[in-house]
Amino acid sequence: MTLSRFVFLFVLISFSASAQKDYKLWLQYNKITNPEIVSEYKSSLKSIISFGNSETLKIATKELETGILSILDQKPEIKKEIEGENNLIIGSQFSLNSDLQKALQSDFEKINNEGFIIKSIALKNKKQLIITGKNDVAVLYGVFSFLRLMQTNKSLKDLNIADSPKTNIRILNHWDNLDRTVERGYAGFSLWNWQKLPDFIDQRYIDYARANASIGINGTVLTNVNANALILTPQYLEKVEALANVFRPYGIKVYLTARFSAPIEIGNLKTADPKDPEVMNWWKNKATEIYKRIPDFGGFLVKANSEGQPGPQNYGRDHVDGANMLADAVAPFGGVIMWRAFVYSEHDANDRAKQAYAEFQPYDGKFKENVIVQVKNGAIDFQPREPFHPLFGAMPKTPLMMEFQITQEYLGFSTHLVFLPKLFQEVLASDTYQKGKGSTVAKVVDGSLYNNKITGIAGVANIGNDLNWTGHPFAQANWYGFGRLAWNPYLDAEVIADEWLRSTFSNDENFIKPVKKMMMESREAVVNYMTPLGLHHIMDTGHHYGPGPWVSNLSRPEWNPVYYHKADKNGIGFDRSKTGTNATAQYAPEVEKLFDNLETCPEKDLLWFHHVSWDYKLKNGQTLWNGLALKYQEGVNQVAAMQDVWNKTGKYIDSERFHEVQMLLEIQYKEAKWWRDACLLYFQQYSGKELPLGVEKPTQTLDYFKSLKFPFAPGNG
Ligand code: GCW
Repeated sequence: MTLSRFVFLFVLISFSASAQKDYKLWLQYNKITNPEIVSEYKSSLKSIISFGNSETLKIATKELETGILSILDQKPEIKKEIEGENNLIIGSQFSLNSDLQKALQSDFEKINNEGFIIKSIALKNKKQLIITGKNDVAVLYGVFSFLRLMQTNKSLKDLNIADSPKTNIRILNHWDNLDRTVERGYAGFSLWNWQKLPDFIDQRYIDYARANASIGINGTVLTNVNANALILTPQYLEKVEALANVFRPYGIKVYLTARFSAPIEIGNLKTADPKDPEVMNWWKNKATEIYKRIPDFGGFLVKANSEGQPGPQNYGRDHVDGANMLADAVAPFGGVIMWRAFVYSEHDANDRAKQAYAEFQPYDGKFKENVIVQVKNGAIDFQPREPFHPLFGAMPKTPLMMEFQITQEYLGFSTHLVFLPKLFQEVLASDTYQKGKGSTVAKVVDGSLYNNKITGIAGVANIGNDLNWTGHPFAQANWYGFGRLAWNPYLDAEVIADEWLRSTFSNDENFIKPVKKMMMESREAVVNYMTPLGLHHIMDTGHHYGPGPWVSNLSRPEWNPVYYHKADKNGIGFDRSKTGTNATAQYAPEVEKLFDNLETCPEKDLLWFHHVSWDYKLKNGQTLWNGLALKYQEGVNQVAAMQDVWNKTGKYIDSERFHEVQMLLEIQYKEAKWWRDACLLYFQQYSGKELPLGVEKPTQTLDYFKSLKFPFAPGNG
C-alpha cells in the first residue's frame, strides 16, 4: 500500500470511529481502564439470566450484553438457569421464579408500574444481582440505569435501588412538518421519512427509541403543533402505525397533533364546531380508526386559537368545549388530550404575559378527566430566563403539564453551548406558594400538590437528522437532561451534567471537573450576553436569530421587541407591578409581593417586572446602565472562559468532537460580542451614557447591526 493510500484509509477509519461517537450519544459504553473497577465489575458480572422472552426483554438482554462486553471487554455468558453465584438476573415481577418473587416482595411495594429495582441479594446463600420491575419496560429502564452506573464507574457492591418515575407522561414534542422541515429545528431535517414509510424502517427510528428509553422518555408527539390535518388520513396513519410498532418495545407511545379544523379539511364537513354532533362523531370515528391500528396510541396534542391555528373559538365555543369534545373521542381507548395554554391574542390589548392565565385559570375544574393542560415554563415564550408561569399552582382541580423547549429557539440555536437542565431546574424548584411555602412547580407537575391522576412533562425536541442528532454535541446533554428531569423533577442539574459527561466523553476527573463547571455556568452566560436582568424577547424578528431590540414595525404589538423592553429616556423594563399591568397579581400573594416590590424583586427578574431609571442603584452599587453593560460584558467573558476550559480538554477526548465544540465556541464568542454590542449601542441611545470601565467598545455601528439580515436562518418555517 502506498503511503498516501495508507494515510487516507487511516483518516477514513478514524473519522468514522469519531463520527460514530457523535452518533452514539450518552451510550458510548467506553472501555473502563481503572483496574480496581474493572476487577470489581468482572467478578460480579460473569453471566446474564433473563426471565421472559418478550421483545422488550430481548432488547434489555441484548443491551446488557453489548454494554458489558464493550465496557469490560468480557462477554457475559447467557445462562438459562440460576446456578452458582454472581449472576445478573433480569425479568419482570411475574416472570421471575417464586424464590425471587418472595425475596423481593417488599421491594415491589416501593415502586410504581414503571419503576425498577436493582438489588444485590443472597439467594440460597449465593450472591446474585437482580434487575426487575412490574413489567418488561420497567426492567428495560432498570437495565439502562444499571449501565449508567457502570458508565459512570460506580461500585456495584451491595446495590439496593428502587426508583420510579414521578410523572406519567414524559414526552418529546416534535415540531416536525410533513415535508420534513422542523419548526425551530436546528439539527437538520425531521427524522421521520414519511415518503419511505411505512415500508422502509430507518435504523434511526430504532436508535431514537433506544436513546429515549435509556432516559425514561415514554412518549413522542411526531408532528408539529402548527398541525397539518393530513397526518390523520389513512395514507399517513399507516406510516404512523409503522413508527408506533418500532417504538412499542421501547415503551414509547406515539401521539399526534390534531388540527382542529380537520373535520372540514379531510372530513368534508362544513364545520369543526365542537358542539356539532357530526363533528363530535367525526372525531369519535377518527379515534376508533387510529386505535384500530395503534391500540396503545397516546392521544392528541392540540394548539388551538393560538397564533392563527384554528380552534373552538372560531365557532363561539371555548377551550373547554374543544378539549372535552376530543377527550370524549379518545376516552374509550384510554387516550389523553394535551391541550396547550399557549394563547395570546392580537385583539387583546392586555399585557401578553397575562393572557394565558386570564383565559385558562377560570376553566379550572371544567376539563374532562383525560385532559391535561400543557403550560410553557414561562408566560411569554421560552426565553433565556423567565419567572415561572403563574398558571402553575393556580389550577388545583386541573392537571397541568410542563412544556419546556429543548431546541434552542431563543438560546443560540444549535450553535451555542447552553446546558438547559439549569434552566429547567430553576423553574421546577420555584415556589408558587399556592398551597403555602414549599408548593414548588415540581410538585404541581408531579401531581403531588393537588393529587392529580395524570401528570407529565413535555420537551420540544432538538432532534433532527444531523449525524449527531442535535447539531451541537453538547445539545445532546439537553435531550438527556430533559429525560432525566421528566423522570425525576427533583434531580440536580449538576448530577445530570456529571452523568452525561461520564457517559458521553470520559470519566477522567481532569476532564469532568472543569467541563462540568463550564456546563453549569453556560446558562447564566447566555442570559448575560442576550437578556440580562430580566430583559426578554429582544431577538430579531421571525427567525429569532441574533439581537433585534430595535424592531418595532410588526403588525402585532407583542411581536415587537420594543414592546418588551420599553426603553426610553427615563429607563428600561416592563412595568408589570401594580403601577403597571399588574401581572404580579396573577401569582400567590407571597410571590406577588416579592415581585411587585422593587426592593425585593430578584435582580435577575428586575426588568421583567419593573421599568426602572438608568440611574437606579443595583444591589452592587452600580447604576442600572453600568450594571446592564457590565452584565453583557460578563456574558462575553464567560464564553471566553468556556473556550479556555475547552481548549485544554483535547487530550481526554476524540479529536472530532473536540474540534467541533472548539469551532462552535468560537462562533458563540463572536455572537456573544454581537449581542453585547448591538444591544448596548441601541440602549445607549436612550440612556445617553458612556460605557463603563471594563466594557469593550463596539467595533461596528448600530446601523451596521440593524442592516444584518438572515433570510435563510434555519427553523423559520
Ligand atoms: O415559540 C413560539 C415559536 C413558534 C411556535 C410557538 C408555539 C410551533 O416561535 O414557532 O410554533 O411558539 O409554541 O406554538
